[in-house]
Amino acid sequence: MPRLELPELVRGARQSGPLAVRCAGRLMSLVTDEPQRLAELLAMCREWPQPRLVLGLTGSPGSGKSTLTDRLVLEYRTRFPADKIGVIAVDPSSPFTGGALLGDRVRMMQHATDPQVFIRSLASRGRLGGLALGVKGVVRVMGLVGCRVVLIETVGVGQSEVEIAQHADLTAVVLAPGQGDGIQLLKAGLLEVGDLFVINKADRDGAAALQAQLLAMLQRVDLVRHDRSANGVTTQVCHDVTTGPESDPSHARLFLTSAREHLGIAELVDALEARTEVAQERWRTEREEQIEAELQSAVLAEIERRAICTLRTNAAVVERFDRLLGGAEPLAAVVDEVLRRTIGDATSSTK
Ligand SMILES: Nc1nc2c(ncn2[C@@H]2O[C@H](COP(=O)(O)OP(=O)(O)OP(=O)(O)O)[C@@H](O)[C@H]2O)c(=O)[nH]1
Ligand SMILES: [Mg+2]
Repeated sequence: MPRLELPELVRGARQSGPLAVRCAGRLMSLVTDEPQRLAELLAMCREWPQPRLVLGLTGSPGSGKSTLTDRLVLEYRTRFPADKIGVIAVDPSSPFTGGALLGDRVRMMQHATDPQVFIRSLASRGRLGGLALGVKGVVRVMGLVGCRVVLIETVGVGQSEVEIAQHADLTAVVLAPGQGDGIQLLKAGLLEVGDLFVINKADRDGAAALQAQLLAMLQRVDLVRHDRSANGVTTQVCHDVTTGPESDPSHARLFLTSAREHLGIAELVDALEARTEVAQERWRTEREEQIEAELQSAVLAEIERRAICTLRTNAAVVERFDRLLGGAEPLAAVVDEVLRRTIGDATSSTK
């Protein structure tokens, strides 16, 4: 594919067929390799379509996030055959993009040949901060090509699982019985980030006990439960009656599913669709504000980088800083000097 400039890539991605897929792929690489160019992209197409829902899936390792993601894709594709779906697998602990996520990709193989499903793996070389604009950029490109929903699955453990919530309109915390989840949850701060809780592997013993533990932690023992049984497995949806009527699926908060057996997935999507209907306008505004904040941070980080450079290398500044250390210079005067010299260096380098 010849090297195309941004406007051509954007136009191409809005078409359909193989060209659109290739252009979208190039745009996604661009926003992850050079996240600062997201601003250019946004300026070019202010009226881009956006996904109706960006759903984050996080939770304990091996709880079935990838399997559940796969089933959600299937459910959305079945319900809305004309619509596209995006999947982003984020591995904040891995220095590799692609290879480390092979396992997840294999599990998505049934969708790999579906031209309506866009799958992207991102790694952060150890810091999610560096991924922030990249993830947002990929979400935007997926919106551009017409993805109705974008699912973001985090791989790996630690703080990153919590941070992923910043990229999603809704965060689903996925748990499974037999992993000592209750304590893990509290440790990882997952309780706070969860908009929805999915206890997966309902086909296994211990799911009901985990649910009881979780309900106690959420202090929502007054949730109304709806049971459904199939193949000897009981799945369940719990409605938070403190926030709305029990008949309204947008208030469902806790789900018992078996991704392996395809159980409880339809109820989960019912709830996601109901919430989306109510909140999508607000989410759109919030996404704009987040991108603005993200770009502001990028600007400030660059200012800091340049100021540190001046502080360490500019002879006049170094001298004044030494005087500050010796108590002979007020701090404010050194700050002024750093700013002046940084700006001076910037102007001389642009001449
Ligand atoms: N019994 C049972 N097994 C399941 C279910 N869902 C997933 N599994 C199995 O659990 C294992 C882990 O599933 P994954 O989907 O890879 O879990 P994950 O949370 O994505 O794992 P990581 O990304 O490694 O944290 C696999 O062997 C799945 O087949 C379920 O509903 N019931
Ligand atoms: Mg996974």
